[in-house]
Amino acid sequence: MYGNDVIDPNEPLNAAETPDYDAAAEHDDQRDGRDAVGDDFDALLAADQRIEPRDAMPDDYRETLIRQIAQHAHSEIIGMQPEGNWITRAPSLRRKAILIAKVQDEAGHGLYLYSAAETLGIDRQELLDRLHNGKQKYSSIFNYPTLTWADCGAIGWLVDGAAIMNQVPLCRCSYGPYARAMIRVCKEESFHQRQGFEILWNLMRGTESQQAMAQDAADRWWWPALAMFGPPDTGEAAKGGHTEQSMAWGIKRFSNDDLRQKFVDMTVPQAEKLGLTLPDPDLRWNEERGHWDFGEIDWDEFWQVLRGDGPCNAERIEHRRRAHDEGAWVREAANAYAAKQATREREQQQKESAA
Ligand code: BYC
Repeated sequence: MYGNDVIDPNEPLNAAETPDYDAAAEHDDQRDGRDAVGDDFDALLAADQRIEPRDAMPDDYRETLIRQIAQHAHSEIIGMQPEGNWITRAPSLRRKAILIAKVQDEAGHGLYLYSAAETLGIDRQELLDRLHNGKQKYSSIFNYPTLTWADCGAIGWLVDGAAIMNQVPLCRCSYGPYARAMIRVCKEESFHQRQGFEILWNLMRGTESQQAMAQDAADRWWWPALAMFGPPDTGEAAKGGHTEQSMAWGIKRFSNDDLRQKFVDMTVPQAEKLGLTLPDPDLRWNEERGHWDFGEIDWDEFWQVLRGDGPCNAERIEHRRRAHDEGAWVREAANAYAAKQATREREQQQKESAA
């Protein structure tokens, strides 16, 4: 649990601080006693055991994981840009240090996830090519601009909060390397979410214009954060979706709408604590359902962003391609060093076996 000085550290502020996370993190891996289960894919799934890279798996399962894990990895590294935009302008040294650490964490998450995808037999360079040429997606949320400092607060609170709600069940994903990466990622995201909450908390206790800045950021990020969970479970949009199959395979544990509802239920009371008004006139507690009702998401806008026509799509990809090109010398140097080390080790082994 990460404390901070503005809210009770024992009060869960995101899904990684709830018993759901503890239960997922303590998943009982019984593959050592696998005689009882065997190596059969369906039997492993039925016994809630993890599929590991060495196991046989259906091609479609492998492809679905590559698609989702790659999209997730791309989201982490593209997701560095909106907040990275504020590193030089963070309002204090303390804020700058925290923001640098947070953005670095996102890079680290990208690396764990590319490594997890590589265990499925695909090369990292190939995945990056697919990102750069638009064949693979990244999360819609990162195509929105960060106009003020308060956006860094709104991203931490809402975007990381939504990401954690989606990722805690992924700690129980049937594919071992992805599930294990998520256990660590969620804990780190939990710190991110608290720091975002704290930014907004302080702004809301500041001057009138600081309060207005925080409210404006919440107004702009609320709906895109809800859309992040993906298209609805029913209606036309659900027809081409992957949820049913992914749930049958134990990749997804909840549908998009179920996670969205959990996020709304957790976040509305936090907005009240902050003193922010969420920009939805239809938001009201439904006693019968035991959930918050909320208004209709603009799905046309969501699909438009996915097609590449969001406010920042072109800028994000252009920046990413440039960063990749400018980093070519680092990759070349790392490869040359690895090759030199391998040659040395080989020569050493030859010497030892000749002796
Ligand atoms: N954006 O059938 P569905 C972070 C696509 S970063 C774009 O529900 P699925 C952070 C979907 O791909 C964490 N596309 O699909 C970093 C599919 O299209 P394709 C980001 C979306 O895969 C920096 C189509 O819509 N988290 O925390 O079963 C700073 C139909 O959807 C989106 C993850 O990546 C979207 N929002 O479920 C701060 C979570 N939603 O592929 C924070 C991992 C849907 O057929 N991913 N689509 O062309 C998942 O959990 C799942 O992939 C999704 C979608 C729930 C997102």
